Amino acid sequence: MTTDTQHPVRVVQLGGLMPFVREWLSERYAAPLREDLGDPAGVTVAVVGGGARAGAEEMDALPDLRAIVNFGVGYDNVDVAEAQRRGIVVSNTPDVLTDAVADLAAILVVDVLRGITAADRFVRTGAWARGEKMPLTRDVRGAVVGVLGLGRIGTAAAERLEVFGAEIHYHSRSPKGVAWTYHDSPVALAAASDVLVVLTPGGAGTDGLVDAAVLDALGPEGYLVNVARGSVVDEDALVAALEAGRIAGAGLDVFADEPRVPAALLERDDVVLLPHVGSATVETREAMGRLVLDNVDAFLDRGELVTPVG
Ligand code: 8YV
Repeated sequence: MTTDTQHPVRVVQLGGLMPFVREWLSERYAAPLREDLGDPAGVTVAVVGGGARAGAEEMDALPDLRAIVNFGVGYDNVDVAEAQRRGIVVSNTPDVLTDAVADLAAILVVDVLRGITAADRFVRTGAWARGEKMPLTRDVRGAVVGVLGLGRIGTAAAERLEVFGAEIHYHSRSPKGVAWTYHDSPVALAAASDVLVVLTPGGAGTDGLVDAAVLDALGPEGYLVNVARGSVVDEDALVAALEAGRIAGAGLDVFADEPRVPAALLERDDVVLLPHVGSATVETREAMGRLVLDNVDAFLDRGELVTPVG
């Protein structure tokens, strides 16, 4: 670690970063991990990812901090209000992961309707060989897919599902200039949907947005897909709704307390469970890593971020 005055440490890694990003940060900026940082004086940029926290405590420990660069489009792990109060700017990694996450959202919709992973289990466990019959599934064509949160990723997911012949409905804070059907509340959207796809940001504004009332509106033939944040869905209400047959099933890439998945979900055949892999492709993660470096470079060179939030 370089702490002499000629090469003072200006960038620190707060945690949650993939090994290749950590290597890039070490090579380019000699950026140590937080726990290896000696004197924090002169550290102006903190890089964080994977849901690791950047809150008041982390900011207190870095008195010269001026920028927080987040590896991820979602930045509910960063206390942006606290950062703003301290004059610290924050960036995320939008756009470069839109296609990968939208792909995964559409794939989960297809999976819950067509039972792809359940069918895979059916073969592997020998049910097919024993002469059992796989239950019939549901068409994507004609299904109403309700997108909760029609931002960049929600729009891209809707476009993919339209190609499959799904009918797109949505709810956002206000109607967008699109031809899809708008609903003015999550409950109204769920009531109209065969599959409700959660694509809102996380954070306080959406905490528990998909609650028991939304799940009841989705109904016993309806499926929930969540590729946004676990916090958006009341997980206890989801488990209760599945157990009571008040919804038909779910496809989940995100959970309230990752990597903990409620035991009740692990046992169910009507849920698809993924380990938060929406953006987890080589190409997309590299693009996210490059955007992180672009933000750090831009901040160190001219005090600006390429993709600031807020
Ligand atoms: C990543 C994500 O899993 O971008 C996001 O908001 O949830 C994912 O791309 C994560 O942020 C990687 O650190």
